[in-house]
Amino acid sequence: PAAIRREDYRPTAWLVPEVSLEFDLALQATRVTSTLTVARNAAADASPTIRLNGEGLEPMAVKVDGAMIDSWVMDDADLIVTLPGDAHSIEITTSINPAANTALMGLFASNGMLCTQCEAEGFRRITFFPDRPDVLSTYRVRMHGPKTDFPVLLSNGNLEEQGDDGDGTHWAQWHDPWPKPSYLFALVAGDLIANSDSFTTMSGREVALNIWVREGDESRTGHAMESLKKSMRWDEEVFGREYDLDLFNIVAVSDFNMGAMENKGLNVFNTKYVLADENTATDGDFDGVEGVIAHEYFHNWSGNRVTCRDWFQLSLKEGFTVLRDQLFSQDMGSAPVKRIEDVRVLRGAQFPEDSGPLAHPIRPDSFREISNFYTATIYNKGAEVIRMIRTMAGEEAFRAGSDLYFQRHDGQAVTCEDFVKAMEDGAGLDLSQFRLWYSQAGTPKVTVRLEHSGDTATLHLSQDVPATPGQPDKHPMPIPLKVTLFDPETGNRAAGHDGEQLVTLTKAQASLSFPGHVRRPVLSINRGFSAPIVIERDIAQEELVFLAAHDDDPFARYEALQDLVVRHLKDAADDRLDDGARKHGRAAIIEAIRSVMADDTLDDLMRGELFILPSETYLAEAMPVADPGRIHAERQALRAAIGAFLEDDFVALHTRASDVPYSLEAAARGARKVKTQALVYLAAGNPERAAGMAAAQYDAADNMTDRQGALMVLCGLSAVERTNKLIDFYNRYQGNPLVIDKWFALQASSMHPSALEHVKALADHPDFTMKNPNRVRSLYMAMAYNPHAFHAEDGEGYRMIGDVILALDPINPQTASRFVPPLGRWRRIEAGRSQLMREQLERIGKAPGLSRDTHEQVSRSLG
Ligand code: HT7
Ligand code: ZN
Repeated sequence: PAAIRREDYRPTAWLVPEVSLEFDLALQATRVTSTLTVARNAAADASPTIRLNGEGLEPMAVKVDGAMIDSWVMDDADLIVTLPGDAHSIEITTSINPAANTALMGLFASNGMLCTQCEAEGFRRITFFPDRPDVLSTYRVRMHGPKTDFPVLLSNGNLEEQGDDGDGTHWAQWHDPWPKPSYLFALVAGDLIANSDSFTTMSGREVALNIWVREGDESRTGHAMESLKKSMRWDEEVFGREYDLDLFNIVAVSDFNMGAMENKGLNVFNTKYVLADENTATDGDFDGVEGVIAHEYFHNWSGNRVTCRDWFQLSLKEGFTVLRDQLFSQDMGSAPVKRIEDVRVLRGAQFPEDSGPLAHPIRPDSFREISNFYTATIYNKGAEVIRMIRTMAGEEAFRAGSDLYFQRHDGQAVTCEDFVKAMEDGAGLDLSQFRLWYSQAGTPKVTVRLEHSGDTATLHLSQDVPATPGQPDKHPMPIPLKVTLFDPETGNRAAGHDGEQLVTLTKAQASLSFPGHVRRPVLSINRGFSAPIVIERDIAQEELVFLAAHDDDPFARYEALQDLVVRHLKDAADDRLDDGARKHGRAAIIEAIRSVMADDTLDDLMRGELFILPSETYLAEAMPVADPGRIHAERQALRAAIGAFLEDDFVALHTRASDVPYSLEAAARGARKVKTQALVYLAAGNPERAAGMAAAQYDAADNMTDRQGALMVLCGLSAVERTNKLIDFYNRYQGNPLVIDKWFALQASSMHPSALEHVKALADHPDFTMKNPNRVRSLYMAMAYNPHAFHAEDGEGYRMIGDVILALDPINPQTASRFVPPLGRWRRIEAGRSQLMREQLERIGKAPGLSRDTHEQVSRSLG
């Protein structure tokens, strides 16, 4: 099919103010009768026909104004109905088979329950409808089905009525008073049990809260419920947003393509982001639950009350909501650590996207399959772009912009341009040039040099926005950089730099003078990661060492340490180091790590963050063409050198941290973080000793964070403890799918030289299935993002992912196409592997009957 282009947007010819849906529920044949109240849109060109999108549907009966018609026609999968007047009612009956729906879009079955997923274009798999986000309707939903199979019947909004038919079936009727696009429709029917609570909103309204799960899982919903209540309060306090229904339902399902879905009043979640207790979930899992619960809840305003005009505007809701959930998590825990984590995600997932064949602006210009655009660019770069607006405006003015946006556009389907305009008007900014962040793809590279002469320091900045597919020439963008200067002798801020300055680079090049510095100061720039860019700084190693030890901005300190390591490993992997230089480089890094270990101004959460070496993906990204084998070997060798040199310090740290009892407090979480970090370094420096310590940590663990951390370390070693503990873990948690997912993922993402063979064997494990996306991701996504396994020199990793894509595509195209991007990196990988990666893409591209999802990703990756 042809690409859909943003510039081709036209308002809908017909509006649908009201929808009434009737579901006769059965796993294999659910009958759907929809009644649409339609009216001509005066703001659009008149059309005598209405296009009702469908996918895989057949109309069993079509009525207009109560009379059966047979004048309807099909245009591919869409139903076209001729309408003579300005307002009509259309009734359409269809039948669908949820049990056969392995794509998990539309109405599908999961563990005997029925559930919907409509974003982006799943509603058209349920009934014929103008399935576009600018058609807003109120929904009344009546569902009917056997009581034993479906004791709980849920939809959006409020429960209006329910009843028992006395023949083993029952029914419920729901009404959602808030007009919404079809992608926010939801229905759930199943045998579920609720953790119920309530929340009093800022205006004193009582909201009933329910988290629905399968029986036996309710004891693991406490953290999700607390997270929900915190999110509701935070959105009132920080963004002034109050919840607007009397009921908020969350349902957990185990078969789901993404993390969760923000359907109005009825959020549907992947169980991974609901269920958590200390025995089965790590600290990271707890954070994931809190973040995703918040994200979906925040969509109630940023996405639902104000929605997208069309799917090109996806970042309008996703970028803004990610920023909102990031700010929430910063407030709930350690703000600097959260900022570093978010930047790590951006660099690990979005930077490679932005520098590869799939690069696109946060507001794309065209697509073939919208599911392929739920990307790190739309979500994470989208959040960074709005964060820059916040940085430039200041918190108060940003809030004024946000208030104006919600007030001006409440109940509307709008564009990114509407958001930017509201920010300009509300926050008092001129964002004319800033709009380039919405239209230009690619991560800007900013070159930084500090010149010192006499008593003046001069900062020279230049920017380059790289060419990306379809965008060969770029304009300079406004880049807000937080900067400050330090005096290297005192270790304090240099004179006149008590605070930090916001410098916005708007041109290709600029120079700024800072007088009054008799000594050369040390520059700290892009503090807090104020702009999502790559910085290339001309800075001496000693200055990086200074910043790694002294910078008072935690992000900038982390960054200095990362830079120190990146420089060293890049030089090492590119064969630019003789023995002396290698030794010297390692010594500087070891010294920096040692001072992090000894610095008692740091808490353990931050200390653990500073210990993390730059990932192999990030290192590869920093090189024009990378040799993944060399990068892996050099990074492991550095880790081993650090582990061996600081062995006693890491053992002491492990002992100290092991004495901290389990709790969810920051100090205890930090202790768990550094404890496993210590094992990671020891495993590289002294594998035998580490194996013993990891096995002991595993045995002593009274929580999943310690147990998983120990097993992760053991998985990378060829020790007998590895086998024993893997068997123990499986036996202990057999029957708990989320923990068994961890068991698969730990082996697939391990540092073990035979990780790829392990993956191959695990594919034949009786617990492995291609039908469950969590399980597929836990084995194969973990492997695809494990560089030393994926980039095996003989191409076996690439072949395996090629096979997965081909086998999964007919089952679940959305999940299948998400495996294409790792292969799409072929242009940035050394020649031998590059050729093998390309061959896999070509093999997949030639397969008959490929889905639109996978086909689009493969052709863009080869193009
Ligand atoms: N808005 C939700 C997106 C989503 C989704 C998209 C495509 C296919 C399946 C999906 N499930 C959820 C999730 C979010 O960003 O909040
Ligand atoms: Zn979202």
